[in-house]
Amino acid sequence: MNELGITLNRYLWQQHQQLKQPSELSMLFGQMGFAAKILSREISRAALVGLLGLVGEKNATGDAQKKLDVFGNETVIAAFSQTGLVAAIASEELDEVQFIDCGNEAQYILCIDPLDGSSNTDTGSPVGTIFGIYRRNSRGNCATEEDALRQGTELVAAGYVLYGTSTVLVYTCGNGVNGFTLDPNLGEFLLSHANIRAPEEGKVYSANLSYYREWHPHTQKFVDHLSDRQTLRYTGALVADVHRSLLEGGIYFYPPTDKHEEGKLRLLYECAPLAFVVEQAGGSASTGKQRILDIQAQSIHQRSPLVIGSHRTVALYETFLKTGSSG
Ligand code: P6P
Repeated sequence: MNELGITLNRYLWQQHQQLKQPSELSMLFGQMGFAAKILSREISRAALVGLLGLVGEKNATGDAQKKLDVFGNETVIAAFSQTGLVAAIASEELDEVQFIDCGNEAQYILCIDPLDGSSNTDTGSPVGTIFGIYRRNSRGNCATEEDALRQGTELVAAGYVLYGTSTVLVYTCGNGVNGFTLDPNLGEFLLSHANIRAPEEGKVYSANLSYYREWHPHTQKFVDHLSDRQTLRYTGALVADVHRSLLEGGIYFYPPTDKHEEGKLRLLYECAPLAFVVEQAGGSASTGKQRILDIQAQSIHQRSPLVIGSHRTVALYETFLKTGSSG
């Protein structure tokens, strides 16, 4: 009989058996897959059910909030709250940490960007979900905000979902990186990208060059050097640009700008989870000066500069930023 394909649930069970991965993580990833199926369905038919466009107020970090941002946030909170395993959730769409469960089983903290790149939703362009999972540190009955203010090296799991020409869930528990593609007719995520390894360097760089004049002069020299050798691709969705860099090699960077002197992207639920995934695949992620995973979060919506992707190209970015040349 032909191989039927390996479902996400079967793979999670195999990892539990072979790598002694906690069964709770298998449940949490299963729920991420459940939420991703719902989001994939609603994103693909948003124009037909009135889910496009903006809602009135801005979100916690001052960004305009799309209807799908709100829907995505509600969906992931509901999916993870069902497990009884999540004590608290830090979300881009919530001002504060949302405390979910004080039960003995609730030992996990979820940091999530429910809908990354939501400015793309009304034009059918790619969007994503980014998530990171920590174990609680606090000892009391219920979690505290400090349980969410963590250093990326403490992540026990992380991943993303790309809603593009296909829906792909990519995750790591610290034992490599694997990708699963949703078969919408089966309603199953099937293993499609086993043991992803990021090429040492690529042929594509990804950045919003409209901010070129605002960047550090050494970053401008890096771009000048790279643009003679590589092609620019920029989708407006971090997940899509990082996924391409992971599979084909390349680099994504979002340096400090006049408007965002600390960088635009958020440490807890964008930079750190993606850094964990990319490092597990042999790539790198830094601010240009410091490893992303070494940064201790001081606030829930803390921002950070980000350069992420192929190890050699990230190192070249860091050398240029330090010296103004390729070294
Ligand atoms: P800009 C989306 O808002 C996001 O957080 C990332 O997904 C994306 O790469 C970036 O911001 C786009 O920002 O300033 O280029 O529009």
